[in-house]
Amino acid sequence: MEHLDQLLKDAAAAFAAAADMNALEQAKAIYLGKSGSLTELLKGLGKLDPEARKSAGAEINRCKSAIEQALEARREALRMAQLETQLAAEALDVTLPGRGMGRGGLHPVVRTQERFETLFRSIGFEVADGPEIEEDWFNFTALNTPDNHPARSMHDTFYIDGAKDVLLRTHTSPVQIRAMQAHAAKFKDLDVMPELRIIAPGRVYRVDSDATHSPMFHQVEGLWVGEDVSFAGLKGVIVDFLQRFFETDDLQIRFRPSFFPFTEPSAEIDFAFMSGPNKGCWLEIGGCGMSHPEVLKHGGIDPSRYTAFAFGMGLDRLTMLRYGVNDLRLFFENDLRFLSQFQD
Ligand code: 2U9
Repeated sequence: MEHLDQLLKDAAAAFAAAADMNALEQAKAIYLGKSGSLTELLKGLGKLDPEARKSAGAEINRCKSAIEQALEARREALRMAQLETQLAAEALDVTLPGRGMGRGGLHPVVRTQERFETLFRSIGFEVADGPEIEEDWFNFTALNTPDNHPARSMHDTFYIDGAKDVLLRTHTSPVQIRAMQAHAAKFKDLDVMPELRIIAPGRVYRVDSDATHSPMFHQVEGLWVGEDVSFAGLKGVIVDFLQRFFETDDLQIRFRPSFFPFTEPSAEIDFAFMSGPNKGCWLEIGGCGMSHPEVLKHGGIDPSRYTAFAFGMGLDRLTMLRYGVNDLRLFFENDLRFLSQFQD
């Protein structure tokens, strides 16, 4: 019987030494498994005479129950330890302060676009919109841009794979063509078509990337079609816009003769602040001109009756000038430390 007491002590020690369930199951096999110590003892009972078998059997079974109890107790202890570890790992400190919901804001380029829209709406322009994935015809042909024009080369334009005549618009001019066509169709039965005054702001795409060029950038184009639309009117609109946009009359504005396929005559728009840190420094801000008769025809408008002026400006450029930012790429990196500086 001393032998059984020792067996029980050894088993209890082995169970206590088992650090996890796996080790415990291995220890169990040594004592209670198919060829474990106790099982062997029970097998040996057959060799004893009936009297001795009875008392030895009772002793062995008592020992077996005690080992099973020790095993179960250790199992429970390991389960509790595991649960405690898990609870500690997943602990939720409900007293921690919340993460806070930062107030969102508008991107500086969007703010410029909204400012542009407000200023032009105030002088009777509507805001027009169109697809960013365009047909070659609307982006180039309708704008009097011949087949061999450099703007059509693969270096400037993102073409859509497998679709010869589909591209990412390189300017918002196609919106103006679509708007002219819709306007002309709407008023085709009238003797005199009402004036069309629209601006088309939005994303445009060109194969270009450095500190002052991004493959995606923002542009606004404007168009005013009517019976008496003149270059003098164009100058008035642009000068008034720039003074209101930069909130100062202290500006010099210059219309420098240039060439665009879609306007004739054409000019580039330069301006210089007459005071402040950039005083006297001429900056190019956009282009403009009288819409080419071919372009009006493609828009369904009779160039012998109506004239139009058009202009285009870079929204990113205007934003850089208004806020004094010198690297265009900052606008597209989505760094909140940069972007949050532009909120009220
Ligand atoms: C129609 C007729 C004429 C729009 C024009 C420019 C000159 C121009 C640039 C300014 C900065 C593009 O984003 S930018 O690089 N734009 O120089 N745009 S005239 O002429 C039009 C447009 C549509 C129907």
